[in-house]
Amino acid sequence: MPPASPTDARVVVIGAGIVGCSLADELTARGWRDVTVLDQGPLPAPGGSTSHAPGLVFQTGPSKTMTEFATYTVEKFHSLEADGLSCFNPVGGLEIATTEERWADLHRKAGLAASWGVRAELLTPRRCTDLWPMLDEGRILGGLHTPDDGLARAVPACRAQMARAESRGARFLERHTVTGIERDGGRVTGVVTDRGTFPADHVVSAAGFWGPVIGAMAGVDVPLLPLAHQYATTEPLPALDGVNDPRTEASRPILRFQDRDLYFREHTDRIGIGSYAHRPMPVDPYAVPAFDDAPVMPSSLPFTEEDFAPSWQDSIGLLPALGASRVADGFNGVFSFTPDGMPVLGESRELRGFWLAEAVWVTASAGVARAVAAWMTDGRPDTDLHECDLHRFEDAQRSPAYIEDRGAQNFVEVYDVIHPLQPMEAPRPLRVSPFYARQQELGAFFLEGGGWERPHWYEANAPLAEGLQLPERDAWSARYWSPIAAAEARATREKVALYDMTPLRRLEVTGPGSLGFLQAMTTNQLNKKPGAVTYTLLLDEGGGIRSDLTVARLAPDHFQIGANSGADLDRLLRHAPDGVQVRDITPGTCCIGVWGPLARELVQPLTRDDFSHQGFGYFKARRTHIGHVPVTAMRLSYVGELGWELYTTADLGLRLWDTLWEAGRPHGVIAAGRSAFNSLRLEKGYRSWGHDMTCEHTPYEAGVGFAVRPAKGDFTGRAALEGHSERTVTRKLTCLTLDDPAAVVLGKEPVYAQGADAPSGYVTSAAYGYTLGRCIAYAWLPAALAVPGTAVHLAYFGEKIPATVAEEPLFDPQMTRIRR
Ligand code: FAD
Ligand code: THG
Repeated sequence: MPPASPTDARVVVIGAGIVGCSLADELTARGWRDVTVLDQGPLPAPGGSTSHAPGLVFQTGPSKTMTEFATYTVEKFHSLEADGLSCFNPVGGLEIATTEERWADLHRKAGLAASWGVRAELLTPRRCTDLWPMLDEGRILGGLHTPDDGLARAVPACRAQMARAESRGARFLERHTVTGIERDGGRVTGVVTDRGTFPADHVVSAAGFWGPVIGAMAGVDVPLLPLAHQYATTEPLPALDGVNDPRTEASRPILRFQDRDLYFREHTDRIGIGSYAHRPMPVDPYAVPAFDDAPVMPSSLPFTEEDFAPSWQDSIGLLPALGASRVADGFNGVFSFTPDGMPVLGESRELRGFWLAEAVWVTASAGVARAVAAWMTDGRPDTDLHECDLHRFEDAQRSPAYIEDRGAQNFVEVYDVIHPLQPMEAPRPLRVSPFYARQQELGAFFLEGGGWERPHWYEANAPLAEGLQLPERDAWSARYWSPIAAAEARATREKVALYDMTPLRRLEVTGPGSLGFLQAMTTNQLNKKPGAVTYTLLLDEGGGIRSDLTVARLAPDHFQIGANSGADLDRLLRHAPDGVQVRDITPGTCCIGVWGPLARELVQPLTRDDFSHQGFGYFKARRTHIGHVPVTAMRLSYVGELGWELYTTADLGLRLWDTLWEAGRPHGVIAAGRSAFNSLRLEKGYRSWGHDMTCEHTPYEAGVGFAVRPAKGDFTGRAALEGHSERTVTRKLTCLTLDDPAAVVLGKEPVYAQGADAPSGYVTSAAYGYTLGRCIAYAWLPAALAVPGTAVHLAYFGEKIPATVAEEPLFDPQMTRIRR
């Protein structure tokens, strides 16, 4: 067992790249005393990806978490010094657009930057050439200037952090090759190297693209693919003669030409060019040469000129002065790509004390290190890491083939304009519900999530959309959308619809002690008679929302949980006491939501049980039969209508679908998709965990305080919430409606108070409310602004969109439609 005080524990960090060095600094800053960093190569440039990273830091992206990581890296490296120079050169960033699509996307990105607090400004072509005189002004439509982006000096930043960590007692040992991970009873106990064994209470694999190799030693899957990426440097350019100080190397913004998958930076009088335009070049991490056997260094493979040729032409096209130069140097550098492009962070459940901090760019490195160090110190992350959590991957997403396909596709798409709903095209279909054949017959338009094919609407419902009056949509909000969604929403409110809820994660908790366990893990009172369903929250020790769940007590020691992510399963498995079994029953079962005012008329004739309001109350569950199919029925609805979730095993799913379909014909039943679903849930004000609320928010801030029952006894997070209430919050998840009934936004837009230049918050979820006839946007705002009637505005592709804080829920606040 590790010592009682976490900071007394022995930590071995594998890898002295930017992640390992940053982590040693962050741990020792928090008082960890026994920190050893091992690297197979010589320090301070041991030959991993960091050793040759050109260090471009563009902070802004769709993920708030990743942007915050980058912002911390900028701030931290700015304050670090090596050789009398700052480790960050704030030359700014410039992304240029040569297509209308990109130019629109840069407007969207300016909105993201504002939402996450990064300075950004859209520039005319002329102002772009002011910043980068070599640019061909005639080629570009404009640019996005981010003055606080710039160049990280990655190896000096390693040195500076190494020195600081050493001054606090950390050890850095070069030329120690890790060959094994020692374990005992499910805990890591040490690290074996070619030069001896290092006992450890915690081991952090910060081995970059070698992560899968280290993971294999520990028996832990590390879902990343090493890929080579080309980087070339020109000859000295007359145009840059005397422009840059050789010590800082660059003065002009780092430049992105994403329409051709290219980026540029200055190296004194040369230009460095990085390209993602070439074919994906996977690298076997086992086959990478050792430092002494590598021609340059292990992560640097020979340049393949023919792959770079089109990029060189594209570079000349943008920067014509390059035409007089040529590529002087180049290499194919190796680094990591994951199936979703995000890092892989966290402690393995199978091997406690074994942590991963992999697939991290220099850009995110300090922020990741800060978050992982906080997690190791406090036992929980202090920021929302769900997009980076090691346990986010489903079993179906862990095959080597999946990791290869997705990793390579992420390389291809790295600079593409990606719509927030856009799925990857391969490998699909991967997971399908038992109703898949019927969904195809109905012309389902599928998007993918968690490996599942999920219908967004059904072309079969097109006739219902005829004659609907809907506002025109702009190109972005029209993508992955159809007016059919409006018809499906309406049919759900007026008649009855079938929703495929199979991808909803289902967990089963059984065995003596189940009740006590779930009571201690979650916030609401679960000590109710079998047959009760309860909406409850998983909190972390700080009172932050880790998930929201529905818990159905099916028998005294048998609970079925409707959950959100793999992290929920992980959390319950980690804490389950002996005798309590936690099982993910999602694969192998399925679920149909039957919702709408005619749901009872549809279902009652199919069962001998009493489905009346008296016989089967709201938030109740029971086992019953629907025709020939045994089901668990739960009376609840995320879309805010009368109805049931019906669960059965996968083998009977198709029969269940067909039974409901036949019985529903006289009632005008339709199949409805997630596009309608999302609109309906926002009208009803139901939060979506991971979007609207995360561990960064308390239940009172997020408007789910009703699910917290401190009087029921102790549970995780209770102490931290003491003294908190709806009245003490300083920020609130707030319901907004857009004033113009024709306006539509997508989510993540910045929200401004009247007359303000700086945003006060950001949108978490948005959808057109078809019943309401307006677009709904939920947003985090200061409590002072979150007062119904307050006028605010959003920025959407640079356009100012007026909105008003609304009383919520917008739809059926009296619950008359559900409780009857
Ligand atoms: P590494 O730097 O690879 O460190 C891992 C260390 O683990 C290595 O030093 C290795 O020797 C050690 N190790 C591995 N196995 C063992 C073992 N068995 N025993 C002991 N030690 C071991 N990112 C940006 O943010 N901006 C950029 O502009 C940028 N440009 C890039 C350009 C190129 C050409 C490349 C290849 C990458 C670029 N990146 C960029 C990505 C970035 O370089 C990497 O993501 C980052 O450096 C990874 O850091 P790390 O500490 O995780 O891994
Ligand atoms: N169905 C089931 N489980 C789930 C979801 C689901 N678990 C994850 C996620 N979705 C949880 N989210 C919600 C959000 C709101 C409601 C149910 C699940 C809901 N709330 C009612 C309300 O707020 O008025 C009831 C609350 C109460 O009575 O305590 O219905 O879709 N199975």
